[in-house]
Amino acid sequence: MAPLRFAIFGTGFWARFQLAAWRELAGVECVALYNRTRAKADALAREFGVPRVYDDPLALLDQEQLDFIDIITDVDTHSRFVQLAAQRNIPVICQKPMAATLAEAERMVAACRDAGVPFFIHENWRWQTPIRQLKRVLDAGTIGRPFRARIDMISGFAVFANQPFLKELEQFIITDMGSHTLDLARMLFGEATSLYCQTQRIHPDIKGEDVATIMLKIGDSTSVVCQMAYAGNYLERERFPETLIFIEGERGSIELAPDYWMRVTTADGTHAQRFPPPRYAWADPAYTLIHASIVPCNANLLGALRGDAPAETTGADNLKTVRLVFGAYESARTNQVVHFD
Ligand code: 89Y
Repeated sequence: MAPLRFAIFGTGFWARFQLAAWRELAGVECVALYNRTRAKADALAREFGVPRVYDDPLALLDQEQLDFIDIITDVDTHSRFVQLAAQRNIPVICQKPMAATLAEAERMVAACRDAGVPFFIHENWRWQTPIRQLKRVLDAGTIGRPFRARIDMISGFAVFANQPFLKELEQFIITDMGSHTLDLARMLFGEATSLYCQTQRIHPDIKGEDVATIMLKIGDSTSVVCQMAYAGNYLERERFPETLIFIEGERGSIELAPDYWMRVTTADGTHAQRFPPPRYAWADPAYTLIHASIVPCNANLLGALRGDAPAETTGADNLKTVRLVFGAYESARTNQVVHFD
Protein backbone atom coordinates (compact mmCIF):
# COMPACT_ATOMS: atom_id res chain seq x y z
CA MET A 1 0.00 0.00 0.00
CA ALA A 2 1.34 3.48 -0.88
CA PRO A 3 2.41 5.55 2.11
CA LEU A 4 0.03 8.28 3.21
CA ARG A 5 1.49 11.69 2.35
CA PHE A 6 1.08 14.46 4.87
CA ALA A 7 2.16 18.03 5.64
CA ILE A 8 2.90 19.51 9.03
CA PHE A 9 1.65 23.02 9.78
CA GLY A 10 3.78 24.68 12.46
CA THR A 11 7.41 23.89 13.24
CA GLY A 12 7.77 25.08 16.83
CA PHE A 13 9.00 23.19 19.91
CA TRP A 14 6.55 20.28 19.66
CA ALA A 15 6.76 19.63 15.90
CA ARG A 16 10.18 17.97 15.86
CA PHE A 17 9.02 15.31 18.32
CA GLN A 18 5.79 14.72 16.45
CA LEU A 19 7.71 14.39 13.19
CA ALA A 20 10.22 11.98 14.78
CA ALA A 21 7.32 9.94 16.19
CA TRP A 22 5.67 9.71 12.75
CA ARG A 23 8.94 8.24 11.47
CA GLU A 24 8.57 5.35 13.90
CA LEU A 25 5.52 4.20 11.90
CA ALA A 26 5.46 2.47 8.54
CA GLY A 27 3.20 3.67 5.73
CA VAL A 28 3.34 7.41 6.24
CA GLU A 29 5.54 10.12 4.74
CA CYS A 30 5.92 13.83 5.55
CA VAL A 31 6.24 15.65 2.21
CA ALA A 32 6.03 19.31 3.25
CA LEU A 33 6.29 21.71 6.16
CA TYR A 34 4.57 25.06 6.61
CA ASN A 35 5.69 27.67 9.12
CA ARG A 36 5.03 31.43 9.38
CA THR A 37 8.77 31.95 9.93
CA ARG A 38 10.31 30.04 7.06
CA ALA A 39 13.81 29.69 8.54
CA LYS A 40 12.45 27.45 11.33
CA ALA A 41 10.74 25.16 8.82
CA ASP A 42 13.89 25.08 6.66
CA ALA A 43 15.96 23.92 9.65
CA LEU A 44 13.51 21.15 10.57
CA ALA A 45 13.20 20.04 6.92
CA ARG A 46 16.99 19.79 6.62
CA GLU A 47 17.25 17.77 9.83
CA PHE A 48 14.50 15.31 8.85
CA GLY A 49 14.89 15.29 5.07
CA VAL A 50 11.45 16.73 4.35
CA PRO A 51 11.52 17.73 0.65
CA ARG A 52 9.50 20.97 0.56
CA VAL A 53 8.96 24.00 2.82
CA TYR A 54 6.38 26.81 2.63
CA ASP A 55 5.66 30.03 4.50
CA ASP A 56 2.27 30.35 2.80
CA PRO A 57 -0.31 27.71 3.78
CA LEU A 58 -2.39 28.26 0.65
CA ALA A 59 0.62 27.75 -1.62
CA LEU A 60 1.32 24.49 0.17
CA LEU A 61 -2.26 23.31 -0.28
CA ASP A 62 -2.25 24.37 -3.96
CA GLN A 63 0.95 22.53 -4.75
CA GLU A 64 0.93 19.37 -2.63
CA GLN A 65 -1.10 16.19 -3.03
CA LEU A 66 -1.91 15.31 0.56
CA ASP A 67 -3.68 12.45 2.34
CA PHE A 68 -3.81 14.47 5.56
CA ILE A 69 -2.52 17.54 7.42
CA ASP A 70 -1.07 17.53 10.94
CA ILE A 71 -1.57 20.94 12.59
CA ILE A 72 0.94 21.72 15.36
CA THR A 73 0.63 25.52 15.41
CA ASP A 74 -0.44 27.69 18.37
CA VAL A 75 -4.08 27.36 19.34
CA ASP A 76 -5.09 30.70 17.79
CA THR A 77 -4.54 29.38 14.25
CA HIS A 78 -6.11 25.92 14.69
CA SER A 79 -9.55 27.01 13.57
CA ARG A 80 -8.33 28.72 10.38
CA PHE A 81 -6.27 25.72 9.29
CA VAL A 82 -8.92 23.12 10.12
CA GLN A 83 -11.48 25.17 8.15
CA LEU A 84 -9.05 25.27 5.20
CA ALA A 85 -8.64 21.50 5.36
CA ALA A 86 -12.42 21.05 5.43
CA GLN A 87 -12.83 23.33 2.37
CA ARG A 88 -10.21 21.36 0.47
CA ASN A 89 -11.48 17.95 1.55
CA ILE A 90 -8.26 16.95 3.28
CA PRO A 91 -8.43 14.83 6.46
CA VAL A 92 -6.93 16.77 9.34
CA ILE A 93 -5.28 16.18 12.71
CA CYS A 94 -5.13 19.13 15.11
CA GLN A 95 -3.03 19.44 18.25
CA LYS A 96 -4.80 19.81 21.58
CA PRO A 97 -6.25 22.12 22.82
CA MET A 98 -8.61 22.13 19.87
CA ALA A 99 -9.56 25.83 20.04
CA ALA A 100 -9.41 28.97 22.14
CA THR A 101 -13.20 28.97 22.72
CA LEU A 102 -15.95 26.37 22.84
CA ALA A 103 -17.86 28.10 20.02
CA GLU A 104 -14.80 27.90 17.78
CA ALA A 105 -14.32 24.19 18.54
CA GLU A 106 -17.98 23.55 17.74
CA ARG A 107 -17.59 25.32 14.39
CA MET A 108 -14.48 23.27 13.56
CA VAL A 109 -16.23 19.98 14.29
CA ALA A 110 -19.32 21.09 12.33
CA ALA A 111 -17.29 22.24 9.31
CA CYS A 112 -15.49 18.89 9.04
CA ARG A 113 -18.68 16.90 9.66
CA ASP A 114 -20.60 18.89 6.99
CA ALA A 115 -17.77 18.48 4.48
CA GLY A 116 -17.43 14.78 5.30
CA VAL A 117 -13.76 15.35 6.20
CA PRO A 118 -12.21 13.15 8.92
CA PHE A 119 -11.10 15.32 11.84
CA PHE A 120 -8.92 14.11 14.71
CA ILE A 121 -7.32 15.69 17.75
CA HIS A 122 -3.76 14.86 18.67
CA GLU A 123 -4.45 14.14 22.36
CA ASN A 124 -1.52 12.01 23.48
CA TRP A 125 -1.78 11.92 27.31
CA ARG A 126 -4.17 8.94 27.32
CA TRP A 127 -1.52 6.97 25.37
CA GLN A 128 1.13 7.11 28.10
CA THR A 129 2.40 3.63 28.95
CA PRO A 130 1.44 3.51 32.67
CA ILE A 131 -1.95 5.10 32.00
CA ARG A 132 -2.84 2.45 29.39
CA GLN A 133 -1.89 -0.22 31.94
CA LEU A 134 -4.06 1.42 34.58
CA LYS A 135 -6.98 1.49 32.14
CA ARG A 136 -6.47 -2.20 31.42
CA VAL A 137 -6.74 -3.09 35.12
CA LEU A 138 -9.70 -0.78 35.66
CA ASP A 139 -11.57 -2.21 32.66
CA ALA A 140 -10.83 -5.79 33.80
CA GLY A 141 -12.99 -5.08 36.86
CA THR A 142 -10.28 -6.09 39.35
CA ILE A 143 -11.23 -3.31 41.78
CA GLY A 144 -14.97 -3.43 41.08
CA ARG A 145 -16.99 -0.30 40.41
CA PRO A 146 -14.85 2.82 40.87
CA PHE A 147 -16.56 5.36 43.12
CA ARG A 148 -13.85 8.00 43.58
CA ALA A 149 -10.59 9.04 41.91
CA ARG A 150 -7.89 11.65 42.08
CA ILE A 151 -5.94 12.68 38.98
CA ASP A 152 -2.98 14.88 39.89
CA MET A 153 -0.57 16.76 37.66
CA ILE A 154 1.30 18.94 40.12
CA SER A 155 4.77 20.06 39.09
CA GLY A 156 7.39 22.76 39.40
CA PHE A 157 8.92 21.95 36.00
CA ALA A 158 9.98 25.04 34.04
CA VAL A 159 7.26 24.70 31.39
CA PHE A 160 7.63 28.35 30.35
CA ALA A 161 11.26 27.89 29.29
CA ASN A 162 10.42 25.64 26.31
CA GLN A 163 6.95 27.02 25.68
CA PRO A 164 7.10 30.77 26.49
CA PHE A 165 3.68 31.38 24.88
CA LEU A 166 2.10 29.57 27.86
CA LYS A 167 2.91 32.65 29.97
CA GLU A 168 0.78 34.80 27.69
CA LEU A 169 -2.37 32.68 27.79
CA GLU A 170 -5.26 34.33 29.67
CA GLN A 171 -6.50 30.77 30.24
CA PHE A 172 -3.45 28.67 30.99
CA ILE A 173 -3.42 25.51 33.04
CA ILE A 174 -6.91 24.20 32.27
CA THR A 175 -6.45 24.62 28.52
CA ASP A 176 -2.87 23.31 28.55
CA MET A 177 -3.06 20.54 31.16
CA GLY A 178 -6.79 20.30 31.97
CA SER A 179 -7.33 19.28 28.33
CA HIS A 180 -5.28 16.19 29.20
CA THR A 181 -6.55 15.40 32.71
CA LEU A 182 -10.20 15.95 31.81
CA ASP A 183 -9.73 13.74 28.75
CA LEU A 184 -8.26 11.07 31.04
CA ALA A 185 -11.24 11.36 33.39
CA ARG A 186 -13.57 10.78 30.45
CA MET A 187 -11.53 7.89 29.09
CA LEU A 188 -11.33 6.13 32.44
CA PHE A 189 -14.76 6.79 33.94
CA GLY A 190 -17.14 8.12 31.28
CA GLU A 191 -18.99 11.40 30.80
CA ALA A 192 -19.37 14.04 33.50
CA THR A 193 -22.81 15.22 34.53
CA SER A 194 -21.50 18.24 36.49
CA LEU A 195 -18.33 19.94 37.68
CA TYR A 196 -17.12 22.56 40.12
CA CYS A 197 -13.79 24.35 39.75
CA GLN A 198 -11.55 26.77 41.61
CA THR A 199 -8.45 28.39 40.10
CA GLN A 200 -5.51 30.44 41.39
CA ARG A 201 -2.54 32.27 39.93
CA ILE A 202 0.67 31.90 41.91
CA HIS A 203 3.29 33.04 39.38
CA PRO A 204 3.12 36.86 39.41
CA ASP A 205 4.51 37.15 35.86
CA ILE A 206 1.99 35.13 33.84
CA LYS A 207 -1.45 36.07 32.53
CA GLY A 208 -3.52 32.99 33.30
CA GLU A 209 -4.17 30.58 36.18
CA ASP A 210 -1.43 28.13 37.16
CA VAL A 211 -3.44 26.18 39.74
CA ALA A 212 -6.79 24.47 39.19
CA THR A 213 -8.91 22.09 41.24
CA ILE A 214 -11.80 20.52 39.36
CA MET A 215 -14.32 18.15 40.93
CA LEU A 216 -16.35 16.14 38.44
CA LYS A 217 -19.42 14.06 39.01
CA ILE A 218 -19.34 11.20 36.50
CA GLY A 219 -22.61 9.44 35.79
CA ASP A 220 -24.74 9.29 38.95
CA SER A 221 -22.16 8.56 41.57
CA THR A 222 -18.44 8.64 40.72
CA SER A 223 -16.45 11.60 42.08
CA VAL A 224 -13.25 12.54 40.25
CA VAL A 225 -10.98 15.33 41.42
CA CYS A 226 -8.40 16.70 38.96
CA GLN A 227 -5.69 18.75 40.67
CA MET A 228 -3.23 20.69 38.55
CA ALA A 229 -0.41 23.10 39.37
CA TYR A 230 2.61 24.63 37.69
CA ALA A 231 2.93 27.03 40.60
CA GLY A 232 6.60 26.83 41.52
CA ASN A 233 9.47 24.72 42.67
CA TYR A 234 8.20 23.66 46.11
CA LEU A 235 7.91 19.87 45.75
CA GLU A 236 10.14 17.34 47.47
CA ARG A 237 9.83 15.02 44.46
CA GLU A 238 9.62 16.54 40.99
CA ARG A 239 8.00 13.97 38.69
CA PHE A 240 7.14 16.00 35.55
CA PRO A 241 5.37 14.89 33.40
CA GLU A 242 3.92 11.98 35.38
CA THR A 243 0.24 12.06 36.24
CA LEU A 244 -0.35 10.50 39.65
CA ILE A 245 -3.69 8.75 39.94
CA PHE A 246 -5.54 7.07 42.78
CA ILE A 247 -8.78 5.18 42.14
CA GLU A 248 -11.01 3.71 44.85
CA GLY A 249 -13.34 0.92 43.82
CA GLU A 250 -15.87 -1.24 45.67
CA ARG A 251 -13.40 -4.16 45.77
CA GLY A 252 -9.98 -2.48 45.67
CA SER A 253 -7.83 0.45 44.65
CA ILE A 254 -5.33 1.31 41.92
CA GLU A 255 -2.55 3.77 42.40
CA LEU A 256 -0.32 5.21 39.70
CA ALA A 257 2.63 6.20 41.85
CA PRO A 258 5.88 8.07 41.06
CA ASP A 259 8.44 6.45 38.76
CA TYR A 260 5.82 4.54 36.76
CA TRP A 261 4.77 2.20 39.58
CA MET A 262 1.26 0.85 39.53
CA ARG A 263 -0.08 -0.68 42.75
CA VAL A 264 -3.29 -2.67 42.69
CA THR A 265 -4.76 -3.49 46.09
CA THR A 266 -7.61 -5.93 46.72
CA ALA A 267 -8.57 -8.22 49.62
CA ASP A 268 -5.72 -10.48 48.43
CA GLY A 269 -3.08 -7.81 49.06
CA THR A 270 -1.09 -5.38 46.91
CA HIS A 271 0.43 -6.19 43.56
CA ALA A 272 3.06 -3.66 42.40
CA GLN A 273 4.55 -3.43 38.94
CA ARG A 274 6.53 -0.78 37.11
CA PHE A 275 5.52 0.36 33.61
CA PRO A 276 8.15 2.76 32.23
CA PRO A 277 7.63 4.17 28.72
CA PRO A 278 9.81 3.04 25.80
CA ARG A 279 12.87 5.26 25.32
CA TYR A 280 13.34 6.83 21.91
CA ALA A 281 16.68 8.40 20.98
CA TRP A 282 14.90 11.49 19.61
CA ALA A 283 12.86 12.15 22.76
CA ASP A 284 13.83 14.98 25.09
CA PRO A 285 14.75 13.19 28.35
CA ALA A 286 12.70 15.70 30.35
CA TYR A 287 9.61 14.70 28.32
CA THR A 288 10.29 10.96 27.74
CA LEU A 289 6.89 9.84 28.98
CA ILE A 290 4.95 12.26 26.77
CA HIS A 291 7.15 11.94 23.73
CA ALA A 292 6.87 8.16 23.80
CA SER A 293 3.06 8.51 23.94
CA ILE A 294 3.05 10.39 20.62
CA VAL A 295 3.88 7.12 18.79
CA PRO A 296 0.77 5.10 19.83
CA CYS A 297 -1.35 8.25 19.51
CA ASN A 298 -0.20 8.71 15.91
CA ALA A 299 -0.62 4.97 15.25
CA ASN A 300 -4.24 5.14 16.41
CA LEU A 301 -4.94 8.15 14.16
CA LEU A 302 -3.14 6.52 11.22
CA GLY A 303 -5.30 3.41 11.64
CA ALA A 304 -8.39 5.58 11.32
CA LEU A 305 -6.98 7.49 8.32
CA ARG A 306 -6.42 4.15 6.62
CA GLY A 307 -9.93 3.01 7.54
CA ASP A 308 -8.63 0.11 9.68
CA ALA A 309 -10.27 1.06 12.99
CA PRO A 310 -11.94 4.09 14.54
CA ALA A 311 -9.74 6.66 16.29
CA GLU A 312 -10.19 7.31 19.99
CA THR A 313 -9.74 11.07 19.78
CA THR A 314 -11.94 12.25 16.93
CA GLY A 315 -12.87 15.93 16.84
CA ALA A 316 -16.43 15.02 17.91
CA ASP A 317 -15.16 13.02 20.89
CA ASN A 318 -12.68 15.69 21.94
CA LEU A 319 -15.42 18.33 21.81
CA LYS A 320 -16.75 16.69 25.00
CA THR A 321 -13.37 17.34 26.65
CA VAL A 322 -13.43 20.94 25.37
CA ARG A 323 -16.88 21.39 26.98
CA LEU A 324 -15.39 20.34 30.32
CA VAL A 325 -12.43 22.72 29.88
CA PHE A 326 -14.63 25.75 29.29
CA GLY A 327 -17.21 24.51 31.81
CA ALA A 328 -14.40 24.59 34.38
CA TYR A 329 -13.61 28.23 33.56
CA GLU A 330 -17.30 29.12 33.83
CA SER A 331 -17.54 27.37 37.19
CA ALA A 332 -14.43 29.17 38.49
CA ARG A 333 -15.76 32.53 37.29
CA THR A 334 -19.24 32.10 38.77
CA ASN A 335 -18.27 29.93 41.75
CA GLN A 336 -21.18 27.67 40.74
CA VAL A 337 -21.56 24.02 39.80
CA VAL A 338 -21.90 23.65 36.01
CA HIS A 339 -24.23 20.92 34.78
CA PHE A 340 -23.95 19.02 31.48
CA ASP A 341 -26.76 17.31 29.55
O1 89Y B 1 1.90 21.83 26.62
C1 89Y B 1 1.89 20.78 27.51
C2 89Y B 1 1.52 19.45 27.06
O2 89Y B 1 0.64 19.20 26.27
O3 89Y B 1 2.28 18.52 27.71
C3 89Y B 1 3.09 19.11 28.68
C4 89Y B 1 3.23 20.54 28.24
O4 89Y B 1 4.32 20.63 27.36
C5 89Y B 1 3.42 21.53 29.36
O5 89Y B 1 2.32 21.53 30.21
